[in-house]
Amino acid sequence: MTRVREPRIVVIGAGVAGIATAHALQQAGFHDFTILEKGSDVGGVWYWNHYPGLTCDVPSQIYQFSFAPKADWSRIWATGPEIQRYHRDVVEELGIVEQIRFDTEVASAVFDDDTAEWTVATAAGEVLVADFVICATGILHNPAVPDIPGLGDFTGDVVHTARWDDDLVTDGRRVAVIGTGSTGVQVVSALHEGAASVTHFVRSAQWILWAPMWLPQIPGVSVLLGASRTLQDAVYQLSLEASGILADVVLRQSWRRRAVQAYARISLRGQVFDADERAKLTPDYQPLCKRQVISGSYYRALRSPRTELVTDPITEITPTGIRTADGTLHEVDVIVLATGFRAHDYMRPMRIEGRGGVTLDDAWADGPRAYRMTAIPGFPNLFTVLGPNSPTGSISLQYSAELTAGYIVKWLERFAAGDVDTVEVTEEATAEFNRRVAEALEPTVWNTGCNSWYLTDAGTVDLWPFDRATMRRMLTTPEVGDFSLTGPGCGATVDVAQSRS
Ligand code: N01
Repeated sequence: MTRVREPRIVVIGAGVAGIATAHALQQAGFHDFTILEKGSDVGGVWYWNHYPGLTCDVPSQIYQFSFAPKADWSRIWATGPEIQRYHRDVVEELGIVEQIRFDTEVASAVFDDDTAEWTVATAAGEVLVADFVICATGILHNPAVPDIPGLGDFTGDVVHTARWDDDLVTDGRRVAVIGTGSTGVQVVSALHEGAASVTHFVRSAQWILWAPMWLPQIPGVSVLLGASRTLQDAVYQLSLEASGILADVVLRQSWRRRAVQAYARISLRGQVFDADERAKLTPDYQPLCKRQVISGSYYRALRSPRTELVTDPITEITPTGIRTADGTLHEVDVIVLATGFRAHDYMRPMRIEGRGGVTLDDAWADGPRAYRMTAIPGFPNLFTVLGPNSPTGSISLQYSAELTAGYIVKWLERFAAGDVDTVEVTEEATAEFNRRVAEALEPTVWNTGCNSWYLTDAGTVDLWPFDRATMRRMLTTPEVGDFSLTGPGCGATVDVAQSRS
């Protein structure tokens, strides 16, 4: 397609999704883009999270961009700081640092029906005008702070893991950790050696798969991979293929799912020998129902005489400690909130106003809802990367982000060719996609009766219930009939969806 104009693009967020988007734009020859990033560096969750023990529980050879394979990961499961450095290295290599504005929080994005432009305003009052807005704002961004009576009265230190204070001293102090997701398990494992005591408050037990997370990358692998990009690409592809097993076990009932679930039970029985403690640590739901926790050190940490497991519900926090339902006051110096995120607060708290002044808050009054993770009816020329229904529990997020960014680029090309001025997914296509999602979620393990951050307030599972091949099919070539388009190539304001029906 011959290009007659250059789209002005604002990307919000410089984490995994934002970097994947920038790379896709660059590859397609779109250079008029600005990335607005609230933090002071790239990396998204890897920038915001720097609590002790932070380790990625996805192997590094797959937890990376396809376009920027790293040969010399120091460990099979890399640490948070190494992953954060990787993201910095990638943006430097891509040469896009100049296009990222750090410490720039977006306050609002408003679509003008007459000019078909987006006006993006930052919290500092700066205004940018764009033809397209791409929200790469992440899923696990807004920390969930529990509403426990008395939390504000505690006289010691309180820290949420997603906003860790690097000056906080935990060594030699009595530390309470609330929460037993992937984060709580990692923090307890990391803090118990230096702290005077660690009391772990567990509301719902988790299944924890044992894995040797400390293993270095096999010697020689870095050298081999570093010597051949072809080999690196092959290893990446193989890892992607192999990771299909994860989608397979969570999406449908099979002997493979039962085998993984059996391994979860063995991981518990093989490491926790005290029957009472094991009973406390045995969840009342199926393994894999929540986001699976993986750790090779947590049960060992619990065996330490300095670590205490508390499963009695918390009733209040007093100035000196945490009281549980049995009346015990657990006196501590530090409270660590490993209580997770408001995972469905995509793009919040910014104000997003689409066609006819509809706000995202109104459009999503019943919960987040999009078409194929990326388009929202009522919001022309706005896309999300790793938006609602993203596969946080089954498929590589880098892969999903790259695929989605490539899909968005297809629409940008039509805009650049002067063919399309605005593109907006129809309500009908979005409803149909969500109907298919609901149907496909039925046999998934996420739907087997547990409370997890995958669930929205409405009780629906906000995940991708299809396999990778389906994702590829859905996000390779846009189905024009699912969109309302305006522009010269479509007649004055031809609604393609309507014109087909
Ligand atoms: O958060 P979570 P997370 N009183 O929501 C408990 C990713 N991640 O930060 O289950 C007492 O899983 C809550 O209890 P319950 C990964 O995708 C990845 O640990 O609601 N407890 C739960 O135990 C992960 O899934 C890596 O009963 C309260 C915990 O807090 C996601 O981040 C590493 C409570 C929250 O668990 C989120 O994990 C770390 C209360 N009032 C994280 N409120 C990698 O390695 C909440 N809880 C890639």
